Amino acid sequence: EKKKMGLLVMAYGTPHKEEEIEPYYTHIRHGRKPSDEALQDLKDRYKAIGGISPLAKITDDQAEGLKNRLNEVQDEIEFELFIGLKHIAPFIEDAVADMNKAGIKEAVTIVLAPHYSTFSIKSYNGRAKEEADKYGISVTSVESWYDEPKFIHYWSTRVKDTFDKMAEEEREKACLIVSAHSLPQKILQYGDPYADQLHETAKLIAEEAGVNNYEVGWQSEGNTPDPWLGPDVQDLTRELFDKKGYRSFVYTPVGFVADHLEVLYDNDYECKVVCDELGAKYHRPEMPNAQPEFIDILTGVVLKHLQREA
Ligand code: FEC
Repeated sequence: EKKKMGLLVMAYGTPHKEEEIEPYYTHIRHGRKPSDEALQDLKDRYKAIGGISPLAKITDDQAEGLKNRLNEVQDEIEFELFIGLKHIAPFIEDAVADMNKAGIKEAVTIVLAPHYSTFSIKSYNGRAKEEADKYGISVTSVESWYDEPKFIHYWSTRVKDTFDKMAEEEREKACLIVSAHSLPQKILQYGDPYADQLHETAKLIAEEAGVNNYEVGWQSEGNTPDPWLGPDVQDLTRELFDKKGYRSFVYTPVGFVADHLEVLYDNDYECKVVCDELGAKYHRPEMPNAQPEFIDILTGVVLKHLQREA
């Protein structure tokens, strides 16, 4: 008899259609409605990537793939999948309520983002735990997997491939830019590990790929008056072009795991515009999405976590 365990996979969430953009944006802004301009600006960005984001389907595929693989590689636990989103239904709380209805008593949770921050992972895990406590479901949560060797390997092989394909003279003037979503700088005052974790991911990827020219940058920062973690990837690109003479840029937004607005727009459009303007080359190796290699990485992360907790 296999033990039954809930597998709560949490992710950011994305609007499924244009009408959902406003409530989604309002939720991201902690209940404050965006101005008409800000809303239109966001709608325009979704339009620019084809109307809606591919993220919803990718999240489902990643979660389903993880559940299937987990059930394939071991035979002590039967994992039952629940998907909980941060900013749109099914919300994290909905997923936990569903677990309760399904009679789940024990669950493991994982967020589809590698780096821990009080603003991101802590808030996902906190919401899951708070709701689970109401039902007496015991949960254990993966906190981060930014240095998981197979995850580093995923990116280092993509980076190495990209550099290998360059002609020698392009390679000499090429720079790897490793990035994650920016967060307000005030997180650092509370000893948040987010920035250090990104630096560690970057170092490990560069080392394994054998790339000496690499920099860490931040992207997609919010529209608020407080200072955000920098340098922003676009400013960084200009600075590296001017000051270090780089003429080719390889962007790896490793704080994300899927093709979505922040990558398809903020990298593939905004960073590309900067590169075009400068006359530099733009490269952006493929995101993990639901590739079997990535599903395998997540599977290992969950199993290792459960072994450590046992
Ligand atoms: O629909 C899509 O394809 C894109 C989904 C999406 C992902 C994502 C990931 C992260 N965010 C993080 C933090 C913030 C903070 C603010 C913020 C704002 C937005 C807006 C949209 C949006 N985020 Fe997001 N983010 C995605 C989408 N994010 C849309 C609102 C418009 C804009 O500013 O561009 C600022 C909130 C505020 O105003 O106070 C902070 C972090 C991640 C990566 C970790 C994770 O996936 O949870 C951190 C995907």
